[in-house]
Amino acid sequence: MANSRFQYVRGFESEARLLPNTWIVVRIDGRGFHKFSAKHGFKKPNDARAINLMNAAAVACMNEFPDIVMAYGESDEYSFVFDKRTQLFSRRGDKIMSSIVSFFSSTYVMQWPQHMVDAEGQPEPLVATPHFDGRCVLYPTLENLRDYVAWRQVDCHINNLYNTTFWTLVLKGGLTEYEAEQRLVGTFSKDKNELLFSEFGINYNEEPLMFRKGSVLHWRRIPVTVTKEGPTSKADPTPVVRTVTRQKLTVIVDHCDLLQEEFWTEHADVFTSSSVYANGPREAKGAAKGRGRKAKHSSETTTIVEPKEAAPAASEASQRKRTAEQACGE
Ligand SMILES: Nc1nc2c(ncn2[C@@H]2O[C@H](COP(=O)(O)OP(=O)(O)O)[C@@H](O)[C@H]2O)c(=O)[nH]1
Ligand SMILES: [Mg+2]
Repeated sequence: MANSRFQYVRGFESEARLLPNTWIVVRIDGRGFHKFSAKHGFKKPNDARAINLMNAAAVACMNEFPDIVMAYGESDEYSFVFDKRTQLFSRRGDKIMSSIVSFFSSTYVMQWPQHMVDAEGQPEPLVATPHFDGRCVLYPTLENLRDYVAWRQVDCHINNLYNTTFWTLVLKGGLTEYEAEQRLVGTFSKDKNELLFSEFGINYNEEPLMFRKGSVLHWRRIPVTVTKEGPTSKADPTPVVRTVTRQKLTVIVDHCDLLQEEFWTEHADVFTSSSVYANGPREAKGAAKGRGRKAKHSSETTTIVEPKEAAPAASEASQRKRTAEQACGE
């Protein structure tokens, strides 16, 4: 930046850096999505196309910013959890948050035509500007972080059970929206489950996991086999074809229960890694960069795993054995 007599205005800028050694969560939320979804005819209560589009934009964010260790999405919101040790933008909160919001929004628009297609496979026109707000929140302990994502997943459950019952009453039961709302006043989870089952034969627990649990994005090493052609050896130039299998870090879209132990046990290496600040900032810097994910998984492969029901809690008589449904306080 060229020096001039106006240079001094730079001093008015603040560069707040986020506290070291804390989990950075960037939560983004669609602005005015109630209106946006109505304008684009999203299916009620859930539009799988729109959710897959949100997931695709979030996968792209993880590939672009590999220090994101996991992400959780429901409805029009997504939470991105950064590695505790990340040195991205020297931990400048404004830059981290605005980059995620901007990258997510642009990807949402770019990928709209692939996901928002009608029954004939034709893209629905995009007639409004989707945009998202964002915030950075810091969590000092793994317990706080787990409670944060549990909070979002329980929110997903409460909203989805209500919306599923509400729209079933309207679309299948012929009630007006006002009548459906009145019908649900004062009801608990068990009442809504019972209503769905006894009046409409719907077992809520058989509704798609993506709707009930939201989407959990995380990294997994996937074996990838490639064929290579080259000389047999230095001495023998005869070409030979070899197959090589590599472990490739890939973003997985899952719908597991984050209130259970299973996810946290599977990813213990990521979530329980010790503080790199213990041995001073020099080592911290090296270690944070040492993850080296970027180079290894620069291509944007996505694997969708088959949804599986949450397994019973593995160990520990902890509160976390409760599922999102049980924890909703109803
Ligand atoms: N029909 C439909 N609406 C959705 C879907 N996902 C999100 N929405 C809408 O987006 C809103 C998101 O909630 P909120 O952020 O509180 O509302 P906002 O302030 O209007 O963005 C929901 O209330 C729905 O109206 C979907 O899959 N189908
Ligand atoms: Mg919103």
